[in-house]
Amino acid sequence: MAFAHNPRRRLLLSAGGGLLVSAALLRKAAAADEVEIALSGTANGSEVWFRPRGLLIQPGQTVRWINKDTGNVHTTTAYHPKNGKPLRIPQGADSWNSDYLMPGESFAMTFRVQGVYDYFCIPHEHAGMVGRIIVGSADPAQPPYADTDAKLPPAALSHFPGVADILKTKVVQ
Ligand SMILES: [Cu+2]
Repeated sequence: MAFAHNPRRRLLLSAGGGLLVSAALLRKAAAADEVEIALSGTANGSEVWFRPRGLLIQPGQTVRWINKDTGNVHTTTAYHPKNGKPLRIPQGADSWNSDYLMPGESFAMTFRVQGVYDYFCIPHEHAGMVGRIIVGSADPAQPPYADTDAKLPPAALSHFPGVADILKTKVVQ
């Protein structure tokens, strides 16, 4: 038989249970490929943040935002006209909005289009709770979406990590 030299394959072929185990292992591998961003803040809510604030991932990777705050709700929301904001994600990329995440809840998004993605937390944008994800690569010489800067709260603008920093370190806390 063709697979006789491969004992593991023969086991999978011979037992239905083996196939189930195999599917579970594949799911586990996919989950491990997710990159996590925490939504959190100080106990009294005086400061709030995404951690990391800046992240470099590759096309096809999934980001999962998790509300790790015990006393505050947060959102992860793309700067996109669909969310009532100027466009600060690549042309043609999918917008997202998690809506309110209670403590412990999470929201995941898979990124396929290369470029810079800016996002914010609806109740805390004015407190500077924003983040930036670069998918694949971006031009470090140009501040992205500078033409829309004037439409953002100053605290939000000042909390985006620079493109060059994200490209260099991959993770900006
Ligand atoms: Cu928030």
